[in-house]
Amino acid sequence: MCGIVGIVGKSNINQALYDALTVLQHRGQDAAGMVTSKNGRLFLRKDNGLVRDVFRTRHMKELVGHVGIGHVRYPTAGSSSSAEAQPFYVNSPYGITLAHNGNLTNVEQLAKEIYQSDLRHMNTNSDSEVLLNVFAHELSQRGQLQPNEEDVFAAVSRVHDRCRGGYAVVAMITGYGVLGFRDPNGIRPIVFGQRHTDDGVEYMIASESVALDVLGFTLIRDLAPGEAVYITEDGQLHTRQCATHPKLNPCIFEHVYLARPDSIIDGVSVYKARLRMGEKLADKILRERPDHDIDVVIPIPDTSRTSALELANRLGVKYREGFVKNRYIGRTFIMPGQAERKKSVRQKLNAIELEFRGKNVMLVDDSIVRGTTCKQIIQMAREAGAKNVYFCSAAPAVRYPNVYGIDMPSVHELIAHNRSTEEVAELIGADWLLYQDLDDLIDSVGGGKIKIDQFDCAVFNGEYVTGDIDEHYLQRIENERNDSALSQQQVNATIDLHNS
Ligand code: PIN
Repeated sequence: MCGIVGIVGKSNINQALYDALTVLQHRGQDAAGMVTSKNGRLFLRKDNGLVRDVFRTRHMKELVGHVGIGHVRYPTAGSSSSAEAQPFYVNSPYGITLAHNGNLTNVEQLAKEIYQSDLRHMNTNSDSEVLLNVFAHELSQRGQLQPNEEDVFAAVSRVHDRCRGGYAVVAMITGYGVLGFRDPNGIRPIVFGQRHTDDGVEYMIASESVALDVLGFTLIRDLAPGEAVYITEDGQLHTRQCATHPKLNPCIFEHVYLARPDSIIDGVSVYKARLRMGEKLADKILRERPDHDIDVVIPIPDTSRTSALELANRLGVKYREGFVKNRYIGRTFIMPGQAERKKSVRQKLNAIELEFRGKNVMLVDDSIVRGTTCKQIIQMAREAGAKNVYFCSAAPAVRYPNVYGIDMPSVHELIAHNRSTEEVAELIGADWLLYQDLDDLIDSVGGGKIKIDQFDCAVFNGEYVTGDIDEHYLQRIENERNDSALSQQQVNATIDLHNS
């Protein structure tokens, strides 16, 4: 998972890009990058680290121009070097830079074509570089000295023909404009909006609407699946459907925990979806244990708060903040000769004992992935004196890998893979474990006014909406994830704040 942004402004937009990236920082804390353009020159800065660490004053001074794109990266298997920070750049044609969120599932095939037929060089294993080269090749095939929107949209159509998977993309064609497009299944989110200034209208494309909100842009709409938006440097906005059979199959996990609650994706408020997840969980509790003895509902901060609040309301049980999160957790310094040292959950979360002592507590989390942190949290609740510790997950059991850009561990690390709810409950040490039913999750997200064809729910049901995922592919990503898990252990210990 990553965050992307593109802006066509009326004056220098480096600060706006920076601010938008900080708003999207929850989508990736591993690396950040930004490219701007002025008078046909582009200025690029990217590196590993948080937005606030990657961009110093000296970099910002050089990032001049009124158009640009930016990216924050979430670490994915095999893409942690700074060479793979985005945006990527190719000089021909025109000088194109590109950043994306998602994952291509036919990347091996494409890489071969790029080398053997398109005669282009790739310097990394990143599928963003693959996407960029496919787009650049298709745009150059148009043979224009100066590309117009027809050329740009024709190249996007060819990208859709050649690329498989989930992708939301921003690209800048130096000296011409900024482009955004979304895969034909609309798996990953992307929106665009505008703001009025004294000098005219400015446009922004972003992963989530919250980036528009915070910067004073109003949402125009989500890009439709397969659609592209192209804004020329002088502020002309063009949109075009570039796919032949688009269908809206957005990733439901965005609503579970990837997106910020104050975002609206495909017309659905993430916050409201999470409230409804809480209601559905409460209804399930009342169905399964009408005479439950829950004394208090306690969220595991932060994402689950919204669902936990509504769950408690619906049950008529107290909602209490029993865990406090350290917002300023520091780095883990690896000293020479020191073995791997992981930050324990204990350093990130602390229990307020008086909310636990002698009580039957219902802990709520957004999801259970590896089950490692929730096991420790349940242990903390017991140490704080809880009588019984119940646990519920606002999402169904995560049992299958994600192939559209969410970094999930190897299948064997997923605690619910090939296990029943009872078995998971025992492993994490819960007296009672309750998962959201998939139909209820779908109703929570799609149950509003907006009609969505079908969600990508593959991590829960193993059904991949692109229809091209076979055993061979799954085995390949399994090997990659295993390898990367191993090398990760050998190299160092990282703090995975998002998995805490
Ligand atoms: C919470 C994100 N959420 C917490 C991510 C833990 C699974 N984990 C998925 C729960 S927040 S585990 O957004 O950072 O607040 O199952 O792997 O132990």
